[in-house]
Amino acid sequence: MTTKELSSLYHLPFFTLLQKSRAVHEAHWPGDEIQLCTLLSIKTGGCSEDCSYCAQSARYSSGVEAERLMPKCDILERARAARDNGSTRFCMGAAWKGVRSGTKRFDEVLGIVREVADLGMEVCTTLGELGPEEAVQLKEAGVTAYNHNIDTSPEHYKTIVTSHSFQDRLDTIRNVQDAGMSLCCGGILGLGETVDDRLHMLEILSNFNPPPESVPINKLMPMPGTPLAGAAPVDTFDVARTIACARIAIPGAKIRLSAGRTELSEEAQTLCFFAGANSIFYGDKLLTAANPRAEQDLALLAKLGMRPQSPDRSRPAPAVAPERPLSPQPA
Ligand code: SAM
Ligand code: DTB
Ligand code: SF4
Repeated sequence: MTTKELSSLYHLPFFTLLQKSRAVHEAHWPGDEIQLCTLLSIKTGGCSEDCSYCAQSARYSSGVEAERLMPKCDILERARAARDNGSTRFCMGAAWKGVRSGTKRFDEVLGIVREVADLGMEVCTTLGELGPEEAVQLKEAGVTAYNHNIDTSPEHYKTIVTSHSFQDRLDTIRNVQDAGMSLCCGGILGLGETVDDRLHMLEILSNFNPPPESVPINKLMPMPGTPLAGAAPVDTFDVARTIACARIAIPGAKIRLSAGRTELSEEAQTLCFFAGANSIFYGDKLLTAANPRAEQDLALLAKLGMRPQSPDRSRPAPAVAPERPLSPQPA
């Protein structure tokens, strides 16, 4: 879809837009299902890049300390716990510019991926830039989806990041898709962008071939010490309108209401689910920032009569039945 077409949708009366996005949602997805993804930062902080929203950049005094790659046994413990708590996707993030084939740290990551893949969840990684070779190796090790966001429009990207380019992001995305991994690609709202920047981002996402399998929509969590620490919060109705446009533009993608849910009331999150979001990060922590407590999320889903989505059929089923009752699990 073009930015112009998306703009006509975005500016419709709110209920008209939501009626349209809901109809698209119901034609493509069960209306009462939500994907639960667990996120783990396997390598935190100390990143060379200057993304002005990110607490993990070494260039800002955000209070996040640089850590080493987590040991494999600790990662596996967290992955098992995520599976036992009903997550069907486990996403491992690393604060790196990128990874290179043949290096010790990439070999370590491949070993971790192989063992996490054996647990039966969908395995997602987000490790920064990938060349064609690295992408193939990750796919062969068992990565099902790779997260690499374009974050905003190409025009606005230059004002947010200078240490790599929008084209660098597109090159990695091409390598991910050529290697046969699903693409998880979305962006952030609240970087000082215009509505047209958001819609241009959606136009680009909708034109990927194939379109992304999932689209994270993050609401900026202003991080102390970063250039965007004082950014104005995005209005909830703008978040919902953007999600509705994403649902219409990329009907087959899971739209993930990602960072920033701690600043959205239960009612605001419900509005976003109605508009077309059908996935969340589940668990008390994102990478460095807070997320709603798992018990709180399960209680909200129970109130709404929603249930966790089954994993991708092309992957083995998780050990925990997706129909399990929506109640907090004992620790
Ligand atoms: N280093 C890798 C990369 O840049 O792709 C992976 C990790 S990076 C933290 C993943 C994504 O998290 C970013 O592209 C951005 O969309 C999101 N993100 C990071 N910090 C955020 C913040 N403060 N608020 C909202 N989203 C954020
Ligand atoms: C995505 O789009 N959002 C997640 C995931 N992909 C890796 C990360 C959110 C990070 C929020 C800020 C933090 O925890 O530092
Ligand atoms: Fe590094 Fe990714 Fe953060 Fe940018 S968003 S500073 S690449 S961890």
